[in-house]
Amino acid sequence: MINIVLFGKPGAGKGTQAEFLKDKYNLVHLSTGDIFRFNIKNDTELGKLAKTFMDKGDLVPDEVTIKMLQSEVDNNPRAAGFLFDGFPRTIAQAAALDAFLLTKNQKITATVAIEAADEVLVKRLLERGKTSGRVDDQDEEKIRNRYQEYNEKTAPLMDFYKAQNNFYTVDGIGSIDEVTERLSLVLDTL
Ligand code: B4P
Repeated sequence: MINIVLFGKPGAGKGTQAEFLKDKYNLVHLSTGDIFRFNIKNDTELGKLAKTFMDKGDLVPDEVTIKMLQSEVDNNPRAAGFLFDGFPRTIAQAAALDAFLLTKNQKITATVAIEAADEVLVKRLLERGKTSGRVDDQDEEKIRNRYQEYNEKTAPLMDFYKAQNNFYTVDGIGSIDEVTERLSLVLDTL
């Protein structure tokens, strides 16, 4: 069983690449962003709560996110492995994920970061905002806030995973196919 964390700044291409990797490696794809957006669309209590944070570009509180992720893992008992996309985003989430997987005699096999410069990514998100309807993609100030959240709360995770000797990076600039190819080169070694 392999469990992969896809890591990267907002817009780095985690969701885009996960669509290809999940089929290629037979992994269950869990995107916390997608799960929140599904709940917002269906106007659930979780969705209403998440929306107040996401629309501003803030992270949703850890206790809500961790509980939600754990229940998604539990809903897939036959999974051959998981592709975590957009989770963990804080040290508390990463520690909770490790502890939770340990109760199932499992662990994170590798964390793979997709790297790209902020200026390229801001342009990508503003471009997506023209058609996606995503409030958090439409306003440069909110996008900048997402990068601030990333720098403060998510970037420290790189050292957390480097200390576990399972951290890899790939260049996220290039065509979607080129980035998939780079990620595959890493996953094929695991
Ligand atoms: P997410 O849904 O995780 O989204 P993301 O960071 O915007 O994007 P991703 O990296 O997946 O980019 P994508 O492939 O879509 O998070 C949204 C919000 O949800 C967060 O801000 C937070 O509020 C909340 N949230 C989610 N998880 C949370 C957690 N664990 N804890 C707390 N809060 C959480 O690509 C972006 C764009 O680039 C697309 O338009 C794509 O087409 C384009 N693109 C991709 N690859 C490209 C390439 N190689 N070249 C050119 N364009 C490319």
